[in-house]
Amino acid sequence: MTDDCLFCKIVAGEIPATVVRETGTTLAFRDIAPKAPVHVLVIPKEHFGDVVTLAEADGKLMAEVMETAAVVAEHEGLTTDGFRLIFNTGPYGGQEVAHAHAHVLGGAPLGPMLA
Ligand code: DGP
Repeated sequence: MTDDCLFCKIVAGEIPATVVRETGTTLAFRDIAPKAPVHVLVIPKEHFGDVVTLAEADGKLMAEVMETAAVVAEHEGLTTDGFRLIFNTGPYGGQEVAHAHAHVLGGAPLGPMLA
């Protein structure tokens, strides 16, 4: 837990979120400003600033985040038509919340990644 981290506060239950899946090590909840009909964020409960830090520190936890993202995609009905899985990383990547997180986006054609 990092005191000033928004997503750590969601893990701690200090900020409400619509949780769609929880495991011992990961949490999936709906994005507050969805960019697609389905927009879920998947995070490790433990704080890592970004996906690179997470992957370097704990490959098993990284895999658990990916597994939760895949299960969420399945449960949200996204696997037939496909979906997008994104880790925004750092300022050039548009990362706004400094707690590693995957975006699971789908439910409609999303178009090319970079327009
Ligand atoms: P990124 O730009 O990759 O760091 O994405 C951060 C996402 O977090 C962004 O899509 C909006 C979402 N977000 C920000 N604040 C909150 C919040 O308080 N609750 C939830 N559920 N999502 C949030």
